[in-house]
Amino acid sequence: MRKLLTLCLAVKDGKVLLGMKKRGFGAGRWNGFGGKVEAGETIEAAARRETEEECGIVIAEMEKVGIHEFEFDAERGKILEVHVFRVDAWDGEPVETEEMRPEWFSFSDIPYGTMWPDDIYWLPLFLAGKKFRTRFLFGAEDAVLEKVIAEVETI
Ligand code: 6OG
Repeated sequence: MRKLLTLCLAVKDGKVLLGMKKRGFGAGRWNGFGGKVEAGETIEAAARRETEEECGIVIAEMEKVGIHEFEFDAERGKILEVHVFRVDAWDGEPVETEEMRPEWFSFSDIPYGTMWPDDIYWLPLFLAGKKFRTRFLFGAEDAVLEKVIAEVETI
């Protein structure tokens, strides 16, 4: 079984916009904005909808830069396919919502210690303007058991 999700990271002037997830899956961690793609919805539309719902900005320009496949040892066979977008232009200012508290982080000051443990392996590629495909297998306490990180030319 495969579940489609989105993850959107806005960048501006050497900073990236992350949100502290306040509830649900990944609560207590900084992450980009995004969520599940709904039935009948395109991946891009889901990325726009979730980003607006979670931090109030309306995406004007974005580019798909990566695809992750996440699997948990406790739930083998269920793959989270996460499509990652770099957001280059938007309308509005980020605001705190019930789900996320947004904050800008310098590329040189990313809070990897309070992020999903996969992020340290691919976010540097993202910040360097690369495209990537990854696979991660997570074990107890979300430890990374296996990983494949490939830089690609096109997504
Ligand atoms: P909701 O369940 O809130 O969407 N996501 C992950 N992000 C990272 N960096 N690592 C992971 O490792 C992730 N698993 C899921 C996708 C969940 C949001 O969290 C992202 C979505 O943006 C396992 O609707």
